[in-house]
Amino acid sequence: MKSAKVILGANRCLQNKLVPLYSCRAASTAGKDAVRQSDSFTLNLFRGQLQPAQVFPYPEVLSADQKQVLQELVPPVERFFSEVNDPARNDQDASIEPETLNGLWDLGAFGLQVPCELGGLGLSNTQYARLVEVVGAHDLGVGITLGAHQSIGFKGILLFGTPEQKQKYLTRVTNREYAAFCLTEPASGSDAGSIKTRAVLSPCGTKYILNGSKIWISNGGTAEIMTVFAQTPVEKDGQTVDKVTAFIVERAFGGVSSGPPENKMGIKCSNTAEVYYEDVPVPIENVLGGVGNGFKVAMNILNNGRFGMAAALAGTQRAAIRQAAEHAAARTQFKRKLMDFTAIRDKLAHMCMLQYVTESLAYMVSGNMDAGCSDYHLEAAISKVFASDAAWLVVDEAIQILGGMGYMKATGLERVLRDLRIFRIFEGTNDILRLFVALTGIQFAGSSLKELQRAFKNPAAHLSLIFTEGARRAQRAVGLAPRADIGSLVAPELRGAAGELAAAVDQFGQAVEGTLVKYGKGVVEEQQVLNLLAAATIDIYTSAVVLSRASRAARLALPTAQEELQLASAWAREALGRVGPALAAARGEHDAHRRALSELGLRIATRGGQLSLNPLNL
Ligand code: MYA
Repeated sequence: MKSAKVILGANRCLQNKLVPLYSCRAASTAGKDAVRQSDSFTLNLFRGQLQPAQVFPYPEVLSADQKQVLQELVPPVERFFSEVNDPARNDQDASIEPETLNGLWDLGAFGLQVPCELGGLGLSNTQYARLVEVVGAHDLGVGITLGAHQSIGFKGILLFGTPEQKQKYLTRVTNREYAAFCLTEPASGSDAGSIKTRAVLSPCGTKYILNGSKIWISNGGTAEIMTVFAQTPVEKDGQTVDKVTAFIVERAFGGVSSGPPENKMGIKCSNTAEVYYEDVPVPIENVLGGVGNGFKVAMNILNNGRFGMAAALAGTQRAAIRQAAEHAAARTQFKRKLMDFTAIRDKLAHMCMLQYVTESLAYMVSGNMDAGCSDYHLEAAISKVFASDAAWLVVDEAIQILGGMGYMKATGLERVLRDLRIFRIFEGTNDILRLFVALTGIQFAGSSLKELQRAFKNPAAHLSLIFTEGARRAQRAVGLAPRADIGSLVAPELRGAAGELAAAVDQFGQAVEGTLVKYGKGVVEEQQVLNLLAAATIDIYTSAVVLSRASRAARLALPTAQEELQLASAWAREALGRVGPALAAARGEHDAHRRALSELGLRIATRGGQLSLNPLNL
């Protein structure tokens, strides 16, 4: 196993601000009429614009050398997980055997993206995705041990570390010292900005003194090196206010302790624990990313790692589908194979579609990141949300196809279902991420509307903006707006679907504008509407992604091209078919129904549960 490494050398509520969130590759600030621009497919949807740059063609980012590295690395990792690692035993023991962990360290699996000169394998995001997919197909518990270490534990050092920090710590986290990402606190889960852990500068000014506690920290009981987020006093406009700062904290600094491993539903073999900090002295040179910048550091670490979940869960789904397909082909009931029943075939086809979308998303996002795109946050969030929802459905259906056998521990699927449940909760719950997608997109659309409003206050100075935007709106109002033609970017078989995609983008832009006009800044409180917009966003983006991937398969005449075209076309049909009804609901078609549900929900919560008695009144 050692050889592989040698070969490689290698809310407080989401705030109500209609201001730009992120830096953009193509941001244009030239001229007073400039509206913020971005190459992000998803952000542009919110302005009703189909921006193909980050989706078409499907990214091809691996060099010949990088492909070669993967060809040499994937088989030993596959072998390791098939022959050495035992997921059932890990689950039963709620720990990973030391030989397995040692084997993973020997493989270089704990430092996949650390530069070679600092002890890692120097892999790109796309290469990382491929290996993580293998891990996800075999053991999600081990995957979390690996992921908590490198996807978030020391990722901040990789992204924001000074050369000295990188030299000092990356050499250690690739050499058998575990890392952890310590953000969540008892009173701060989704509301990450409200953490209470504090660090204050010591009188001598050479160190911070850190106090507080964190919960549910993956690798929290084993990590020697931690990225810890704490409030620090900073000067702002002549006043002292608290802002979050990120620190690199060593257990060896003293004052760091951990609780016992948590007893969890799944990913049992991964260590999850509370971590306590009591007067921990942290040298000032261990501030990561600048004093007061910790919230952004945390968000960017999470943004940067989310595609890994999609990659892992693409592997999980692939493995579950294989089990279900083998069973469907082998099992006879009513004198017929299960696969001869259309109900079973339909299930398998849907499972395959979900897996295809998940996998396409993972490599689309990793490919864009490798190509240097900086505006990928929404797409990364969508990949995490979609993958974790899809994996739940796929593994659940696999269990259903296996029937009683699927419910038995021996098949392994019940463990996988337990393991993957947390993926819809951690690294940003899917509920929070859907709101994040919708609100960030709306802010982007709002920024352009705001520009327009401003322009109308001084039309003489903003004529070009008024003419362009004014003409666009007028054309749209009479149904003459030119639609982006992406027919030439997709395989001939997918041109119909590409037309439907363009129409959906147009409809979506109008719905967003209508939402902004209807609710203004109050849109932030309209979570049902935001969820509908997020659902439509996900359906549109995933359709575009699979149309792009299948077109690539056709262009390259891959042996699976026909099936990919079928999967993509079937997905686009289903997903785009949902967009119209979702947007109609967002525009207010079912306002009374939504209000009624909201009132019911409140009554249920305030009255402590179900509102009706059972029919027997007993
Ligand atoms: S770790 C714990 C994960 N915790 C979370 O994810 C917390 C979720 N909460 C949030 O993300 C935020 O608090 C939300 C915003 C989104 C709710 N990118 O006023 P704001 C900027 C860039 O909206 P809030 C775990 O579970 C924003 O622009 N910037 O903030 C590990 C604004 O900037 P400015 C962002 O309302 C499990 C500022 O921040 C982002 O407080 C183990 C404030 O914004 C963003 N996303 O909340 C996993 N969001 O001031 C293992 C906001 O300039 C890994 N901002 O306007 C396994 C992986 C791989 C698997 C491998 C298997 C093999």
